[in-house]
Formats: sequence, structure tokens, C-alpha cells
Amino acid sequence: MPEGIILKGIGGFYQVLDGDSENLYTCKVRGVHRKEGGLTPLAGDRVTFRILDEKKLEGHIDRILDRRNAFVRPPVANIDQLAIVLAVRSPDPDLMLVDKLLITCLSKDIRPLILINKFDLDDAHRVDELKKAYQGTGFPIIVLSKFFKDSYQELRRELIGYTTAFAGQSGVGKSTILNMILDNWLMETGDISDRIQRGKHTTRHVQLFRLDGGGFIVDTPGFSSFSVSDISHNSLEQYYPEFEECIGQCRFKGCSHTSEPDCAVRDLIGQQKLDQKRYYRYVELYRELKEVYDNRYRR
Ligand SMILES: Nc1nc2c(ncn2[C@@H]2O[C@H](COP(=O)(O)OP(=O)(O)OP(=O)(O)O)[C@@H](O)[C@H]2O)c(=O)[nH]1
Ligand SMILES: [Mg+2]
Ligand SMILES: [Zn+2]
Repeated sequence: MPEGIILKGIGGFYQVLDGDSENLYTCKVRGVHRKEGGLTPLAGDRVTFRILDEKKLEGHIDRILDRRNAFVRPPVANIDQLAIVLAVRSPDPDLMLVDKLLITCLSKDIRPLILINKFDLDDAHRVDELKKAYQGTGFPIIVLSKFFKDSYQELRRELIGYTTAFAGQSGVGKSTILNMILDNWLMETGDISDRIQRGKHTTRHVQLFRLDGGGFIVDTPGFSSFSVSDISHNSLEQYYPEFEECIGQCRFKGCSHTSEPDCAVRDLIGQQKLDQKRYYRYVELYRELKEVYDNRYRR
């Protein structure tokens, strides 16, 4: 049975890219699959499918193969990388959202990329401050502007061979970046059939676009307001790569790094290995998660 990947699903129809022939089949889900209580297919799912009509390119999805990870909102599966997009301004960056997205990445085995966009609007010189906030994480940080075509080269290299979704506040420029990346690729191949429709529209569907060098990029709505309540306050420290070198070195065992004396994490701020504002956001998030926990388990 052929195997493929779901590029998008709308109204019960799924566009499946056949891994061998590279044909695009329009598929429905087998009735039996649904009755068996099968999973709902998501964009990004790898599936086996049955070809019903080779001429019309129609088929039936038979089985969803094991997922590496999956999200409900936005509905997408098997993400390797998450490009977390923020703008230097317009809209002003929501760094708590960036921090939460980083935590999500680390908890779901996804490699984060941090994209600082709208560099052309950086009259207040915020880009260095933003870079500094995340340098300690060790993740790639790429500065972009739609007015500087060359700024996309580095990003392009990071995308090849992976499935990358784009996340960030509405209006930071996710779809614009995707357009830039695909346009360039399409220009190289001369194929313009599959480009994202242009315009200033808020993205409403999840869709995977194939990259020439291998891999996919995914345009999604959502990933914009976010909760990390499934992570316990006790394990929050694990999701800050900057903390790693000093975990276990605080004076108190089980140190929360929020208020205890002789805390090795707080020492990092003095050594400039940890951004102070990012640390304050950690404390805020820790308290939020602890409150959730206390309300749930302590009466
Ligand atoms: N000045 C400037 N404007 C940009 C840049 N990138 C995108 N924009 C503009 O920002 C606006 C929003 O861009 P989109 O790409 O639609 O943003 P988005 O993140 O996809 O937004 P949603 O789909 O609503 O989540 C558009 O008017 C873009 O032209 C940039 O590098 N510089
Ligand atoms: Mg968009
Ligand atoms: Zn500590």
C-alpha cells in the first residue's frame, strides 16, 4: 500500500503527497477507520492509503503511522523544528510567548529556531537586546527583513531536510517569511503552481509546503496564545538550557531558583550567562505553574 504525507485537510478531504510517485491524491478517511475509533488525521501525518481512482487522483486513508509529536491547536503532527518568529516592533514582542514556545519545543523534542523579523523597523535598536535575551539558549537566532533578500540565506540552510512550523504573534510576518522562502525556491525550479496566495490575510488553515532541497515548511494559524500548564513547576528548570551547567549546585536541594539564598541560577545573571528579564519571566511562570498545582492538589 502506498505511503504518503498529509499536506492539508479541509472539510474531511485530505491532500496526500505520495512518497514514491510524488502525486497528490485527494483522500477521505475509511469509514471503518472512524468506526474503530481511529485518530483524526492531521496535516503532517504520515499515512498509508489506498488508491481508488488513479486518473482522478482519489484515494482513501488507511492508517496513520506513529507520530513523533502532535498538536491540537494548531492541528499539526510530526514537526521537527519550530521557527519562533518575533518582530522588533509592530507588534511589540511578547517574550513570555517566546519563552513558552521554547518550553513547548523542548518538551516535544522539537528544535527551535528564533527569527527576529522586521529588522528594517529597528529604529530603536532593539535587535541586540532581543538577541542577547536568547543567546544563552544556544539555539540559532536569525535576523530577517522582507526588504533584505540576503537575510533569508541562513534561514534557508536551517530548513532543508526538516519539517518546520512557524509560530508567533499575529502580524509578526510568518506568512511573509514563508512566501520569501518559497518564492525563491520556486524561482529556482520555475514552478509557481503551489505558492501561498499573497496578501495580508491571516492564515486560517494548516498547510505543508514542500521544499526543493527536501523537507517541508508549515504555515499555521494559532501557536499565538499559549498555555504550558501540562508542565509542573518542579520540572520547569529543565526547559531552560541556560540553567543546565548549574543545576544541582544551589545551596538547597530542590531550589526553585526564585527566592532561596545562594542560588547558582541567580549567580548566572551576574556572570551574564542568563538574561535578567528572561530570569524574571521564569520566576513569573514558576509562580503561575505552582499556583495551578496548589489549586489542583492542596485543599
Ligand atoms: N516592515 C516590515 N513589514 C513586514 C516584514 N515582514 C512582514 N511585514 C508585514 O507585516 C504584516 C503581517 O505579515 P504576515 O506575514 O501576514 O504576518 P503573520 O505572522 O503571518 O500573521 P498571522 O497570519 O495573522 O498570524 C504584513 O503587512 C507584512 O507585509 C518586514 O520584514 N518588515
Ligand atoms: Mg499568516
Ligand atoms: Zn537555585
